[in-house]
Amino acid sequence: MTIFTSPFADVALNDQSITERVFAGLVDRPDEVVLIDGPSGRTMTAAAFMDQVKRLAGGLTAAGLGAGHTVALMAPNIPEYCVIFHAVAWAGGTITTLNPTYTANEVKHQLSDSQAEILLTIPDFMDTARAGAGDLDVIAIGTPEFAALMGDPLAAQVPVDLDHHTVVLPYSSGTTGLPKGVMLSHRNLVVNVDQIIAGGGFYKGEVAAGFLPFFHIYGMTVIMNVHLAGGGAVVTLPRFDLPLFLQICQDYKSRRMWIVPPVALALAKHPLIDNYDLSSIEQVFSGAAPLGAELSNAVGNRLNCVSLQGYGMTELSPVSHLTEVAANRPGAAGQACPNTLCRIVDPESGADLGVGQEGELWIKGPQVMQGYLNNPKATADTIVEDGWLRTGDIAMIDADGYMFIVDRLKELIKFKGFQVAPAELEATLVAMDGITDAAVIGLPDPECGEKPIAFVVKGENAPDEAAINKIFDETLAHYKQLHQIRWVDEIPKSASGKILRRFLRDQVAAEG
Ligand code: 4UV
Repeated sequence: MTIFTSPFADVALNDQSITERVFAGLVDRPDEVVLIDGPSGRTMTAAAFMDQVKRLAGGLTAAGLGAGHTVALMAPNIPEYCVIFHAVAWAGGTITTLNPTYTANEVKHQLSDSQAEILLTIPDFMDTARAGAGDLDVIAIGTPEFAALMGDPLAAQVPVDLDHHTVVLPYSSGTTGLPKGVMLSHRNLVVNVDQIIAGGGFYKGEVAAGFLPFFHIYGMTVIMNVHLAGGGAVVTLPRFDLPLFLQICQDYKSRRMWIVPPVALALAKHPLIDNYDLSSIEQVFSGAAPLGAELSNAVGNRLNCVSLQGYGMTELSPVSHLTEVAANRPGAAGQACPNTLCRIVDPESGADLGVGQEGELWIKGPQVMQGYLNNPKATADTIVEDGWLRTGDIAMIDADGYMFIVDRLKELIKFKGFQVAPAELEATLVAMDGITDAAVIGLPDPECGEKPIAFVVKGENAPDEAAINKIFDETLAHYKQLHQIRWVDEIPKSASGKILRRFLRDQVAAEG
């Protein structure tokens, strides 16, 4: 077995819940503003945040929604997001996070799969939330019903098994199939916060313009938890808005921008950038999809800062690779975090590969998830041999320990960093009368990374393109929409019936 180690010293495993870890970064600065609502400028101090977390935890417990219960949250980034997240964790519950742009159909699926007992949302999403929630209680943040959920403060963390209790249940399709609940423990979340701070550095008072969604593990761990625990603050942005983002970075003298590759493109090319004083920015940190060396350098040159990259995955809480300012290598996805081991495994033979060779990236470390909810088969296919997690990404590690993502083995499509599970789109297609088979792949795109396109086999009375698009629009979120439909006679499959996506991808690539 060839094991690649981390260049960083290990961090100690910290026996705290994620909320205790975050509070530890707040208790000695009670009067500091730690959360700011970007559009309105409304602020919340550390003391107010901790007080609200405890009150909501008490209220949820009194309402029978505390320890052992699952609360669903479907909201954009607002300060209350962080309050709800930590109140559920403090009360010993589980929080499942939904994309706020989900349709009722998608909401319904996650609520029933996660066995959530209540859905918290914002007034704007109430109709969709109600339509998806069926008999479940839905409460909107900012309403009297939400205020009534506040109770007597719960003074201490409800004891939980830090290694095995699922505190958060985000959804990911993993290497194959439909989105699955990713069971992350307090240990997973806490250690990743410490790994990121130790490996990537953190400045006291660092303020992030937080537009990366908290429902996704990148925003949840890196923006929300690292900034609160590390001694910083977050300005929450409910959606990406370039002028507001730049304004906040300028006004709060942000030292770092946490971004995804489509934003790198804007930072490199958009004329608006020149209207703001971004001289406080020391680094731009990108993750969630590939960022090429050329674009990375263009961003660094334009903003006169270092342009860094990390690599992560929901199943890894999420970070396994990051880059220090002093050790930047444009185009690399990063070096292994503290406490993180890697292997490069030949997907065909299962043999371990060495420096400079391309194979599937396997990861072992305390940030590896507990498994997929109610899905032992998917768990066993993903976490193999003594805790090694198969990422489904093809990577190469060089002699200095820099990891480069070169391809993707798994089905997953990434549209602007958002996960699109081909299996979900294919299931939507074949559920339509008159469609007998379908395959969905990602079409490379300079702005979006990849766009989902479909190969569809017609039966009798097949729907036309407009009818297919209408159903997609009604049932699936915007980033899961099809950008092209190709009518074909059959879908290429292996002897065992698996769609030969590689064949389709090569066929499209050959068209140039
Ligand atoms: O499960 P997920 O949606 O998770 C993420 C998490 C990305 C993060 C989070 C915090 C960071 O600090 C950070 O640097 C990155 O995206 O999708 C996981 C898949 O996204 C692709 C890869 O296929 C993963 O299996 N991916 C993530 N980062 C990169 C990437 C990257 N730097 N280059 C190429 N692909």
